Amino acid sequence: MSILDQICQTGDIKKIPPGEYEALASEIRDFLIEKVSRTGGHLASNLGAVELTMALHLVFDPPKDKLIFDVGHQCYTHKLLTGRKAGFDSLRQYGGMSGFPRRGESECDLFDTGHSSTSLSMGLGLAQARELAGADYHVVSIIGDGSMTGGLAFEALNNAGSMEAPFIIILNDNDKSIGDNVGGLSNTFQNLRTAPRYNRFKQKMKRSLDRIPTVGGAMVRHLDRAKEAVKQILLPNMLFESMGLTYLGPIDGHDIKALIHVLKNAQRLDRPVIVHVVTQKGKGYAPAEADPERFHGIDPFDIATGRSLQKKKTTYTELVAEEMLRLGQKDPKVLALTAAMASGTGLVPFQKAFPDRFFDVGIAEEHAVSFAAGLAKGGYKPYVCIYSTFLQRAYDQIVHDVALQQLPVTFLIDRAGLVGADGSTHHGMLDGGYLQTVPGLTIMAPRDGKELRAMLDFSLSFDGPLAIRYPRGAAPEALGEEPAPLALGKAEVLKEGSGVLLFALGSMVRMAQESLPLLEAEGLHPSLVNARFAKPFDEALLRKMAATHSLMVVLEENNRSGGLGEHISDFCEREALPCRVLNLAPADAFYPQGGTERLLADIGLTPEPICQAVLACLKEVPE
Ligand SMILES: Cc1ncc(C[n+]2csc(CCOP(=O)(O)OP(=O)(O)O)c2C)c(N)n1
Repeated sequence: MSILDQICQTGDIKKIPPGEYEALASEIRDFLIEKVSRTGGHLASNLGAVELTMALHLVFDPPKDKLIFDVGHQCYTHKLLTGRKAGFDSLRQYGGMSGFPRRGESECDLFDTGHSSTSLSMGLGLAQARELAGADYHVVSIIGDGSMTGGLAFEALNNAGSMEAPFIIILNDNDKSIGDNVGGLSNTFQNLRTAPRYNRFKQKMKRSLDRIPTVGGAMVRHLDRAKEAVKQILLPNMLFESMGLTYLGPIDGHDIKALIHVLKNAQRLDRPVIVHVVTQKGKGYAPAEADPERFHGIDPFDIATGRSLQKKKTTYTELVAEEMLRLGQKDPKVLALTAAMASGTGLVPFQKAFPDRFFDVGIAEEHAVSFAAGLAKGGYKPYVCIYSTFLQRAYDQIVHDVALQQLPVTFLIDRAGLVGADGSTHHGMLDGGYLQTVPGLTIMAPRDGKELRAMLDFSLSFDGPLAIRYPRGAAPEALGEEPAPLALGKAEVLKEGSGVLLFALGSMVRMAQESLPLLEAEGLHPSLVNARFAKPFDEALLRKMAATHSLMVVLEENNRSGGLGEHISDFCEREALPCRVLNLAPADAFYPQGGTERLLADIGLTPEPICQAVLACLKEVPE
């Protein structure tokens, strides 16, 4: 029986003799590499956090003690140590185990997470709740150096510094975000990593002085003052201690003994402490060590070579990569911004071609948007490239700093719609609603790759805030004919019929198109319109169509609340148009992980259920 096989439930790791810890770490790595090679997943971060997670489970007592993983993509060892080994066969699959902490899976998962920089605020809140309730447990938040670049983390640190209660922060510093970490903070961590062992020095000094019987006490008092000076010499930056947190480290994050020792020390403190742990992303698997960025989130791969097993079709992101390069060449005012997702959003070619016009601001979406406002005010044309789900946190910056000022900032919103294996925390099902609320913002969605190119061209001469949303994955290169030229607020009629109008936005144009033969087989002659603009949508066309269509079916890959369908219903009601609106936008819900076609089928946005919904509706309202 392997050592890992002896771990069947939370706490079992404590029965493993210390002499076997290293072998267990190695078994865990082999297990993760094997499983992730089949399912895909966040391999590199998990390989780096094996010993750290083991040490946490050896020192603390979850679920009584609370472990909160920031983002949560590095929680695989935690899942293994809390009895979820069998779940790895269905990791990230439809109906299977999540790649992130999920409350439904284990009481050792405190929050369903996937977004970065939240763990310190959540942990601090939990620690405060413990104090208020007079309860007795430890709260440990584990955050990476990349996630620490998020402003929210600093708001929590600032708050933690003034709190007397115990709260343990583990800074898991692997010197990487998804790609290279950026900014002043990463320099600070670099300095801390290489600084002499301040804590060891401090302890040694104190012990030596305590041994001096009479003058020792006075000397210790003097030491406090001297300490400040010593710190300045020994540590280039007293970031954490000056904020009121005790700093322990840096510790080798692959040395289990050292980790256990420092965690026990942290456990004894009665105030907030930050333990700085240095790890290597991808540790123990040569291809991931060599290219941790590619192995951050990887599709199924061949273990021997590390090569991806999936043949990929051209994605919207790849088209954006080409097009941004083209726009950059065409107009020297074009700038590209990312919040730590240069490769994910396709900006690497732009970065290489125009390093001075490319900005990676770290995991700081709010800052990225306000920063873009400044750049636009200064006469430039910034493109802010952010996934739909992560743009959620920059809502106020879009409203206040960009839209209110009517600045020409273009938002390229990748992963708009269902995203697949990352699940509920990552689906981009809300931007179509929350962006609709922003006055003065124009919103577009392409039906295919060609139209995305046309929309990017349109954006170049557009003078105002603009959002282009497009889904994850393969872009149909051309759905039918060449797109008609784009004009603000004008939709594109793809097929003229009568009775039923399919009014589809973005990714739903393909689904509507594939629904046509099914509807025609039922004796219907539907029209098909590509909405193109979600805001302002084509009111004139809808008015005209209402005369010949008794049913308008609105299709969008976005939750119902505030989306295009609701706005069209409202419009038709206000104008008292003689037609019924069938809004097929999915219900307001958090959708699970799974293949997008499968999820779309579940929520009724594939041709068969679309056709059924139309027929059912026509039974109530004849054509
Ligand atoms: C708000 C937000 N923006 C972007 C991301 C995408 N993302 C996931 S992990 C990650 C890097 C995190 O770096 P770090 O915390 O150092 O962890 P590591 O992957 O290095 O272990 C990023 C940018 C996210 N999850 N949340």
